[in-house]
Amino acid sequence: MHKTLSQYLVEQQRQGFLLSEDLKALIEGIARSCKSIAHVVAKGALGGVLGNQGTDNVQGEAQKKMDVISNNILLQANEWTGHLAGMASEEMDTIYKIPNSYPKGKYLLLFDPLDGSSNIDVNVSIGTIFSILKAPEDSLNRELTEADFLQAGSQQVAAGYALYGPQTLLMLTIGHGVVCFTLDKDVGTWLLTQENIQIPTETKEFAINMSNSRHWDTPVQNYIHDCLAGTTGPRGKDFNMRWVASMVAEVHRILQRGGIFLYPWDKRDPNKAGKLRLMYEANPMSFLIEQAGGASVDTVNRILDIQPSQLHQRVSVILGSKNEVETVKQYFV
Ligand code: P6P
Repeated sequence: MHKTLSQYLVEQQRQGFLLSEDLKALIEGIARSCKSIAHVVAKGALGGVLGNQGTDNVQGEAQKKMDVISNNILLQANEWTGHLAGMASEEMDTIYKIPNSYPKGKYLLLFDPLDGSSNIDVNVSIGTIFSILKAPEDSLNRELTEADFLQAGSQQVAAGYALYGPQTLLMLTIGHGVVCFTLDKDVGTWLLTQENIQIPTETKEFAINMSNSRHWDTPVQNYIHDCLAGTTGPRGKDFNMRWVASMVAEVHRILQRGGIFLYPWDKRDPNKAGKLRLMYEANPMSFLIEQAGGASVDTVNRILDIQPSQLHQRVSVILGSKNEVETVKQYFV
């Protein structure tokens, strides 16, 4: 008999691992939101939810209809609960302050409501990524600001993702390891199907968008060259490659069987920042990866140590099997 998400959270609370009733209820609310998103995603063309919205997001990317729908589901399902001081999303320029009609709470929720949008219309796995921070103590008595969100990833109290694929999964950490729930669609319940997930320290599988190779910095070019050389090169083993173009799917594969995922900055990027966003992609994924025994760096620095300066700032990401991440770091020395 599988435990439900609620039973898992109650038992974590009993063991002293879960911070508060508020956090437990907030996580359950996010899980309900992801159930709703999964339902809409699964409708596809039947629900009229495919294609572009006709607008761009703060990143300058064309928004898909599902980006906006998912974003609104997360806002509407969580704004009234009294657990949040505010929210931030890849799809919104500024922070979302809880309307005065609702009580404010002590947490901040950040999310990429639908990661992998380019895959929506071609029925490839996509997901929702979320990160939970504590709001500054005094924020209850004043106007919330963007600065309240600019906390290092090491300050997260919980993080996870929903993966809308052949199964609908919820991956979660509250800082006590990584667990996975599978949605029982007959009953509409998240059931615990994996506990204490551990990433193998070694791997023979890398994930990177090879079409960018001529733009990569030299250390990345050298690392991938050596992987491709396989047993004929310095690595002494043959590698496999994967690229789904949904970070959630790549990270899930790594949590299941190991691997390394790279989205480094490239020479087209004057700020050398990279494509992925720190606050609601790299930080939550790095929390999960480290809690499962992996490592996550921006090429050399631990991502969870980065002190953010902007809500939508981007970062290079190299994460996965601990020993392989260490190997990549040697190419930057
Ligand atoms: P590319 C999806 O848009 C995303 O933010 C990540 O989920 C994914 O890993 C990456 O971008 C894919 O980027 O350049 O291969 O389309």
